[in-house]
Amino acid sequence: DKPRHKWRQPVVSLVEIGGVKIDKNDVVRDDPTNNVPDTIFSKLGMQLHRRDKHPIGILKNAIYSYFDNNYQNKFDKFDDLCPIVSVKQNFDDVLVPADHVSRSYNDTYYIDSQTILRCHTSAHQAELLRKGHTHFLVTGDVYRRDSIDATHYPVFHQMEGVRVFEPNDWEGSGMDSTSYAAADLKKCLEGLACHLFGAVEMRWVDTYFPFTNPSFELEIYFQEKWLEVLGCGVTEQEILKRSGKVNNVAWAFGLGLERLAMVLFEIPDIRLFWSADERFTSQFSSGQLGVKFKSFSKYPPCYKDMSFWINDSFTENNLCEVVRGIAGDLVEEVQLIDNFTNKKGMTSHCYRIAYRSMERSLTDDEINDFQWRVREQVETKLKVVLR
Ligand code: FA5
Ligand code: MG
Repeated sequence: DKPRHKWRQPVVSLVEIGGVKIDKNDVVRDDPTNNVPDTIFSKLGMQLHRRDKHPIGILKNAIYSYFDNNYQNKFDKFDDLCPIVSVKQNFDDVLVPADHVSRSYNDTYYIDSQTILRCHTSAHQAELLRKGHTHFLVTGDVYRRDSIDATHYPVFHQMEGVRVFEPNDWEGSGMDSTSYAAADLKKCLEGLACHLFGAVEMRWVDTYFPFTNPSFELEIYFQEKWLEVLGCGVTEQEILKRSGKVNNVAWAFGLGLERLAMVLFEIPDIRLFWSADERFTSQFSSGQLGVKFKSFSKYPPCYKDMSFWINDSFTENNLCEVVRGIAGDLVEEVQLIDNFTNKKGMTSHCYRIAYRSMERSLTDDEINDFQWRVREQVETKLKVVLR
């Protein structure tokens, strides 16, 4: 029988987002076209980005002021668009190829075969362009099946920015339209980083997105590592063309708000954003960017290793979902520490699971109970063979 711990939040079965009522039974169903667990449903409608005293809300407002000050309020702002979108909006409209991994049930939360929890705010680019917006910011919660560590969480927040240029913007510059847009984009985002952080160590990395070309990522040095905080690039002409813009060029970016807030407020673990503990929430106030988070605890982690023979359908994301379904935010990291294939061609994985609460000491009984249920469920749900 399952212990009912008092820090587990009850799951409400009806939420309202942007005036739309969403019933849990329509989002979490036991059928093969659906892979949304309770833990994810319970995050719908939380809207951390619309809370002025929450680090994500404070950051959103600070980014808004940067754009207001530098562009005379030109950017239209959206922060209440429903996170339930169609496959077309999230993928097709931004030219994601039919066989791209991000479309898989392993990476994305599907409500049914045509409806998903958006995995990026780029899901709203095309419709806003079609409606005639040329400068806009879209902030919202996004959902991804992903690995577990201090900088990854299955629900996080992004801010999308799009700016469309007219021919006379670049014509006098001596640059072609693409170079002009790319240079303007980098200048805009470097200015934003400076507005938020002052001096910070950062670097541009070339990358690939289906919807931009060229494409870049910005990384910031944080906790002794390079942390990717945003993706961006010059919008593919095809996207502009479909919205009736044939003589234009545009740039777009998608900021990872948790990642930026971690750097800004020195928040060491992404799970903290979801903490209702007053020792966390009371440290932040509306409009205050200078606050550095003071850890109220460093409770020890507890590590548990688990080895099993994988099968063809095994994925790390599926394992992470099982562990989160059992331990919730008490799981800090799931890490592959050993991997080998024997003579018969069977592959064994050993995972190390770190359990740790930000708020209190965990008891041995609790952790053993988690680990016991994890072992049980990887066998029954993932059909792997424990060693
Ligand atoms: C995108 O989502 C693109 N849509 C961004 C973009 C927009 C590119 C417009 C070009 C034009 P990516 O998957 O890299 O890209 O995610 C963007 C940012 O979200 C990352 O840089 C990172 O800061 C953040 N992010 C990604 N996955 C997670 C996660 N699991 N937890 C927290 N933050 C994440
Ligand atoms: Mg990326």
